[in-house]
Amino acid sequence: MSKSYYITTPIYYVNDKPHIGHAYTTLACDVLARFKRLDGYDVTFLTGTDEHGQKVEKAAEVAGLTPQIFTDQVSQNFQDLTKSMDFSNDDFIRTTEERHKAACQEIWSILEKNGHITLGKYEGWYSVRDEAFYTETELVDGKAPTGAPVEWVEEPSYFFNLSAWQVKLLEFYEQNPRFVGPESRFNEVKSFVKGGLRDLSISRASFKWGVSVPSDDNHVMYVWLDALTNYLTATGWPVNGPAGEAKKHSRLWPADLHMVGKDILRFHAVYWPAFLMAADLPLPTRVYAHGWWTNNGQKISKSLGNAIDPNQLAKNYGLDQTRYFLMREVPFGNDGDFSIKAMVQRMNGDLSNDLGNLSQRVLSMIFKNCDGIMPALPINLTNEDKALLTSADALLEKVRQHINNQAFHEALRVIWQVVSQANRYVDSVAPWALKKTDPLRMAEVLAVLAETIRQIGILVQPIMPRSAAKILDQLVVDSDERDFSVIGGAARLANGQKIIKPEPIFPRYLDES
Ligand code: ME8
Repeated sequence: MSKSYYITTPIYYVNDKPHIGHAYTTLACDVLARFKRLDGYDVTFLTGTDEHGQKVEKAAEVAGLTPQIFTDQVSQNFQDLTKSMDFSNDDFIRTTEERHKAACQEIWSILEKNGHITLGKYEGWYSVRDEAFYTETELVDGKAPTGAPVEWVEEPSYFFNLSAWQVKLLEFYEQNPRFVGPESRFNEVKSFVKGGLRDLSISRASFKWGVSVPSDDNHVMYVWLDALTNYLTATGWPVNGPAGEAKKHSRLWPADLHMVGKDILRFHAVYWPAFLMAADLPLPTRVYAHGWWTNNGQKISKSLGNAIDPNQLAKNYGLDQTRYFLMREVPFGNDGDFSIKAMVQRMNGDLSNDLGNLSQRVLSMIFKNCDGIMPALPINLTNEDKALLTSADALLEKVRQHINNQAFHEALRVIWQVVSQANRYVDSVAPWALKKTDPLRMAEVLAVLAETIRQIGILVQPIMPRSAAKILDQLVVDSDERDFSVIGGAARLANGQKIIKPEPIFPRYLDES
């Protein structure tokens, strides 16, 4: 049985349609999920929608719909996005599902039974936009530190004894130096916890749109306790609940990676591990917080109304082009300002000129000059041949390391180093000139290049599944010979098979404006 890998995205609020920021997080998880599948793992990739709480209730009110009808509609937009962006999620969870309510009530009951919940009164600031509580001292000019408006709340509330978990959390961080990435963000989490933790209000009594507290239906559970529990629900937990599945749960839990944006790291790296420790459940292996896409320097957000529609981008510029740009342009973990100009430069430079041209030139020459029959690799490789194939063979290990560190941009950078090396090789051995002087050598050179392109084609599948499939189809690579067990020199491209006339895979984008 292959090793299991369980990866999750945040579950998105259904207060409005999805934008490029949501697509970005889910894309990063999709790339990881696809990579791990090709690398022999039994992957479970979860995404979904966060449908309870005041923010969603208010959005439904504005839309003039009941919360359930409203969430059904908006959740559908997020489900549609998974299809239109080629996301390969194995499950899509909605927090309004029965299986999830059961999990929420179970975790509450365990926390209560273990003595970590007490009834009190919450008096303080609350931001509906952030669905977060703030103290007076945290406010900046009367607003949340995120810039969101706050309102004064005074109501009975159940509290979780978060303050009691400070030392245990710090010990856990110490023992698990890879728990949070990037490291700079981990340091922020540690200093936050070192600064002392206050008990956390985990129920609301002034509205109804949420999961009822099991022992007191005057309260609904705080939307973040509800939302975080989704990661457990999807594993078949509680195993004696309506969707319970002991085997699945023990295979998946603890999760290997929770991917989140930096805005919600505290919930995942402080509150969630504290809830899990208090419920005697194992903690996830890693939480990675990536940066924000901004539009003219301002965070792209539903609430701010400066959204960029991922479907529109894919429609205008191509889906794989959009996927490639988002993963390549900005070092993963950093913020980046979105620009169409930068996107077109990447598409035309890296995709059309570098990879597209390489594969088009090589395959066209094979088609024209080798009677469309894939040539064989030389028995005796020249130093130039060896240099190129050695670089191609070394790629998987380098890419794997970068992917395991969520450094997608680095993984692509090292792949494109080999693309450039292959282009330099074409220019230096000039197969078109060999056509007349040494046709045998020309065929060998084209075979070395085709083998290099095969390896690149296999490696870019997680980022650009459709284009990679076209490259591999053009090279006549069997569909069951496209995983990582057949690269790195473990196998070579078959020769003797007939190829069809190659079509360009990455057309140049011509700006008509
Ligand atoms: O926070 N750039 O949901 P949410 C990059 N329901 N990523 C962005 C982004 C941007 N401009 N804007 C949003 C919630 N994101 C909770 C999560 S999880 C148990 C509950 C991405 O709809 C990023 O991943 O506000 C961010 O963390 C997430 O969307 C927030 O989505």
